[in-house]
Amino acid sequence: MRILKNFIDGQWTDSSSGRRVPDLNPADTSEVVAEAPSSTAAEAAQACEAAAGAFDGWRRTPAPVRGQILYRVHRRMEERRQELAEALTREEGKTIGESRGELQRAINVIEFYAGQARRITGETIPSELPGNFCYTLKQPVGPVAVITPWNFPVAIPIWKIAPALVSGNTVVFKPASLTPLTAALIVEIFAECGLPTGVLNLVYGGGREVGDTIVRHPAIRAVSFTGSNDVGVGLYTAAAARGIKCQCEMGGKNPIVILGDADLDLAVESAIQGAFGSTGQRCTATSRAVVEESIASEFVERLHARAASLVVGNGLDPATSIGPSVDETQLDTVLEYVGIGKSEGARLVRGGDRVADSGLDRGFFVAPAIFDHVEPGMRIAQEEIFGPVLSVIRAPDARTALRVANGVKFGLSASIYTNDVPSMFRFVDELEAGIIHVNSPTVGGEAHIPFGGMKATGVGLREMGSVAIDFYTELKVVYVDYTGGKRSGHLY
Ligand code: UN1
Repeated sequence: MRILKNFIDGQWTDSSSGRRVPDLNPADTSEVVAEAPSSTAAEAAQACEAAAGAFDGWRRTPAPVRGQILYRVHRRMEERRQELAEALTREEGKTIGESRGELQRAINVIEFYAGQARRITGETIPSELPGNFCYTLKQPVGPVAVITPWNFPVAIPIWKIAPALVSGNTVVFKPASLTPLTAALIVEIFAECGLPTGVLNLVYGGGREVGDTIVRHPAIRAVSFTGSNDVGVGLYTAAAARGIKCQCEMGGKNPIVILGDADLDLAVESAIQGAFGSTGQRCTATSRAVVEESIASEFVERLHARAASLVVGNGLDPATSIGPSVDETQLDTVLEYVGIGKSEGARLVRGGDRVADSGLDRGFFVAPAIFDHVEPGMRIAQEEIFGPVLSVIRAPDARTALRVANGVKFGLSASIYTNDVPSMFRFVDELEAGIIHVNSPTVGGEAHIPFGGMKATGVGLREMGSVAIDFYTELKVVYVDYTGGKRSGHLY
């Protein structure tokens, strides 16, 4: 069991609060993986001041030199990937295969932004004034807050911290309280790769004491958040009151739409992967299958059969296909929604019970649940559950399927399964989501490709890709008049 510390101004320090939060293994709560401090508001403020103090030196470090540090982090992450993957499975619960996948994603992200350090480019734009040279510069915004969730506790911090750092910002990082160990390992790697003191600071603690303090601290110039809508909207409000940049990546209720002509085996596989992969605990999870009535019974039958082969268990066991919910609250939420679905009149086809077979009774396991005959307005079809629960909604035709797919407040990802080209393009045009998949699952993303959603899912610029650099920089326009005092016009 590791006792974790904050990392402020280059020092690993205990919190003066004396309070510690245990980091339990959700597959077996008798294992305490680590303990992290519950820090005070004063400590959160110290981290912001450290980031402010380090900013000037870091912003003046040439971007390619900042990138060199990321290349070292890249090599170190490669070397420590197995240790990180195991820590991830131990504290979050996902299967070791999923953890390795998350590590690979994080490594790809670092590689991409290390390279981007040489590409933080502006534009030259012809002015309408004769003898004037006009160009743009991207400059860092300042110290930034990075507030991250427990479900991708390696990849999400990395895909915020890496672009923030190469852009020349300093960072105050507050990870989710449920996954403190991976946060420490990430920061440790950055620190050992030569990041100057104060450039990256880590503070553990609750949203109210630590998160709010950081976002309201006068030194902080931008906030990047991934997590629930309740928290995100609160942070966005606080950032708006201060007039600072904010990027929030929040909930999803992502549909897979399956039209009558679709390859059903492919669609079933995709629904299984999207709904139950990562135990359904990802904002891109498939939580609704909107299926044309003509093939719905066949689809549900095959889905049911495929789900029967899934193995719920400890993620460290290579035979496991679905790990536990992350904690008791999350498990209770899933069980509660299963109850809500039944009472709303949806038909539970399979799953939805707690799994407490031998050895699993000390974890938060639930059998993946499939509901059929779900009505679009039911709560299980509208609200984000964040667990392995899939609602099948039958639609008489493609037009209705599209309306149902869009009939939720969220808009992160959506899949359309069809081989009919006109239908495919119509759905691509009309689906209200930031990421559309044609004949592929709703989940996943890549380092160099923008990620994010519309409607209640997201505000602010997209993450990843080169657009993340736009979030972490200010755009400056420069005019250079070289007429030598003989200027012959003016700007309107
Ligand atoms: C993915 O689908 O692989 O919090 C990434 C989340 C998202 C990331 C999902 N921001 O689940």
